[in-house]
Amino acid sequence: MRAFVRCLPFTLCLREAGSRVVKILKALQTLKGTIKLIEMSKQLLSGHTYEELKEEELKALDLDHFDHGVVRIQPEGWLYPGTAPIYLDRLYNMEFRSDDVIVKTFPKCGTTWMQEIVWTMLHNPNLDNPKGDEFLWIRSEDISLDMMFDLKLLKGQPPNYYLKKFNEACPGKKWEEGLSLQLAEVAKSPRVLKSHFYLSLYPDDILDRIKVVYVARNPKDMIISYFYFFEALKPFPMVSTMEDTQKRLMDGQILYGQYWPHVKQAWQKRHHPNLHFVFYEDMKADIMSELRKLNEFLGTQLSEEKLEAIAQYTSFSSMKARGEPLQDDIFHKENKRDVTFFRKGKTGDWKNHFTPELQKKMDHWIKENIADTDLNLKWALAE
Ligand code: PPS
Repeated sequence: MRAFVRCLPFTLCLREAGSRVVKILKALQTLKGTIKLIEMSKQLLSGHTYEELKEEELKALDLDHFDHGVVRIQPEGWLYPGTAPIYLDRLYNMEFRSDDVIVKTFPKCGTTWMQEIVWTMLHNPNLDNPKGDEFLWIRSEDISLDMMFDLKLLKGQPPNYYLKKFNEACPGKKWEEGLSLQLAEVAKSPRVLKSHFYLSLYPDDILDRIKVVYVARNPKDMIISYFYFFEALKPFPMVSTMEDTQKRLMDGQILYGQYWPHVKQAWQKRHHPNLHFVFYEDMKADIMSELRKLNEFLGTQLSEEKLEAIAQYTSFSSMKARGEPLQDDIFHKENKRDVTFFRKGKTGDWKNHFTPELQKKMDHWIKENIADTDLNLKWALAE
């Protein structure tokens, strides 16, 4: 007993130490649980997961230009700005309207051209709607744009024309909670929305709910356009050299992800009555024929005469003459080259930009990627 009493402080001490260890273990367990929870929550409603790119990767890929970094959407590995997961989940739950039309493309494939065509066919068939004079990108919302407002070059503020429109259309609301998405919520029907997001990032039944016009373009011309566009971002060009950019496209290491899955996801659905698949090259070759098909798809029933007028109104030269969407404060003016959004609007510009070695690689890459499909892109090859 005496011995026990003598040992009591030691025993108490041991007990106390033991309970502390238990507490620490419990805390660790909770921490592990929390970490696990955080890891688990890196899952999108579409079922995709995502991970943040490390500092070195961002630098190596010329992508260290976003306040919240860049994420890789898995399993495919698509690269998007770090805030994309928030907007992707918002988009997944978006209330679409049955008369919505989404113009969907991989970037630089002819989105703006198609947006203007569809908007004009639906809202301005007589070319007398005063709204038609408004800047296209604010009368036809880009529901994949919000993530781009995280660009460091914007210093936490979207361009003025977007803010102005937002404050007018959404009084009392905060643009930080999704500028384009909120603008889309109040937009007049039928909405003509733009999106660069993959079809698989939307709910599975999206095509049963709305119409999608998908535009594909020769990836060789697309990457030239992409290079010039991102090179113009001042002072943070998200591309280094043309050659690097071409290689990164083939490696699937450019912002917005990989070209082929984007096109193939839409191509696979091309027989769905609510998906209309178009090639930029076909639009260039015979715009009237493409407008007639669109007329049917959209149910607009416009006369041949009206379609002719729309073809003219949406031609490259007309759209360019109506105004450049690039803002002086964002895009280089001092780099001496004529940096414009409506750059050339042609097919085959790649012939002026690829080394013979890269041309060969690109052709191989195209052949490899269309081998398991009935996508006929013979016209995209050099030979
Ligand atoms: S974006 O930023 O991803 O929305 O760009 P996007 O609109 O998809 O593509 C830009 C390229 O499309 C050309 N463009 C046109 N081509 C023909 N006719 C018309 N009306 C037209 N409007 C835009 C634009 O010039 C870009 O291509 P490049 O090769 O750079 O000229």
